[in-house]
Amino acid sequence: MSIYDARGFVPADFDRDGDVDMFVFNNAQPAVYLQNEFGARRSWVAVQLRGKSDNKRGVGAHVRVHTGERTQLREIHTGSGYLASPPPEAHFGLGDAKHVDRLEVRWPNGDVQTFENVDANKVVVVEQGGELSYRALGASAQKVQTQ
Ligand SMILES: [Ca+2]
Repeated sequence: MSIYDARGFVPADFDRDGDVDMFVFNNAQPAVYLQNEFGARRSWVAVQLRGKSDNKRGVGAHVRVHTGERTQLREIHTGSGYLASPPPEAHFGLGDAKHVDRLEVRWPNGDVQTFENVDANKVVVVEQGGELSYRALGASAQKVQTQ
């Protein structure tokens, strides 16, 4: 087992299989890629935002997903340590849920959008003031639901 002097990390689904992997950036040592081999055996959803203003990725927005009795919150942010930044995407584990009961986006300007019965195991793209669409991992977006 090696000991590293870590300075930054990026949790993200790098291999686009639905689970969160991790890159760790170390001081004067190689970066370490930790690939999650769990393989998304449980449900998940990843939310990407498309803002109307200069904030095209929705940095600072809060994304809530409600599944049954459970509510989870993520903030779209950048930066997670020295020279490290995650993709502007909110990733949620959903356990055994087959869908998200309610997805809420609170944009930095105070706008709020809510969508119901959102499919699990997909990348969801929300346009500010517009539609929700689904994007298969590695595919272009398909609009399948409107607000
Ligand atoms: Ca992954």
